[in-house]
Amino acid sequence: MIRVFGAPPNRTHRVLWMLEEGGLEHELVPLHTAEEVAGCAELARLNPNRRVPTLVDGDVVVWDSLAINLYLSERYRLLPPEGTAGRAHAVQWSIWAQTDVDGPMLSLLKSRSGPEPERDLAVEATAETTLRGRLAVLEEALAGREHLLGGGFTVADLNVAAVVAPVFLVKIDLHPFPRARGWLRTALARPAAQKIFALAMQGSPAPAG
Ligand SMILES: N[C@@H](CCC(=O)N[C@@H](CS)C(=O)NCC(=O)O)C(=O)O
Repeated sequence: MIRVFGAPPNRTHRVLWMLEEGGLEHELVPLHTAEEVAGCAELARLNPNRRVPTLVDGDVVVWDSLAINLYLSERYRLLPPEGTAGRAHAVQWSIWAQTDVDGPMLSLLKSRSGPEPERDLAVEATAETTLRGRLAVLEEALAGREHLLGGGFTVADLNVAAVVAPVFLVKIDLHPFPRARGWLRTALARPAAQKIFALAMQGSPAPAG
């Protein structure tokens, strides 16, 4: 049985979305707060970073949400990219999402969803400018294609969409990026995404299975 350490709405929902796409049975070890993560001895043994999500599948342990999804894609033939180039491009887009989008998105989310007096407008302005640049990259990549790798919806789309999804919460105007907006809406309208994001918004742990 696959085990996942973590709990939505932390980055665990990215992995739960992938598991849901494949209807893969799993057990969630719910760790919500930084204190719960830091205090979990089993997690510390599995992941020296002591971070969630962390996945255990038999004797395989994988950490980092998007790496976990790439593993699940290959292991269970879930939303697979085609061929060597497709696999490389799925890794490329996943690294891009993690390094180029995740940081500014979280900064903006933290500041805009926090109490008004604690908002840092300078940080927000920088993060928003950066994110607009990233959205322009997506817009260009989606010219003439509905999905990032050119065929159907793959793990590359899921990984990038899962990281970009909070763009609706941070209230960036997406009208200058119509292709990226349409692509993201389509990704988030998938039944698996709808189910997991609804749970993440409630802050409830997802059920196993
Ligand atoms: N790049 C990692 C980031 C993992 C991460 O920072 N997880 C946070 C929760 S969203 C965490 O475990 N924080 C606890 C800590 O750092 O002490 C991923 O995508 O899985």
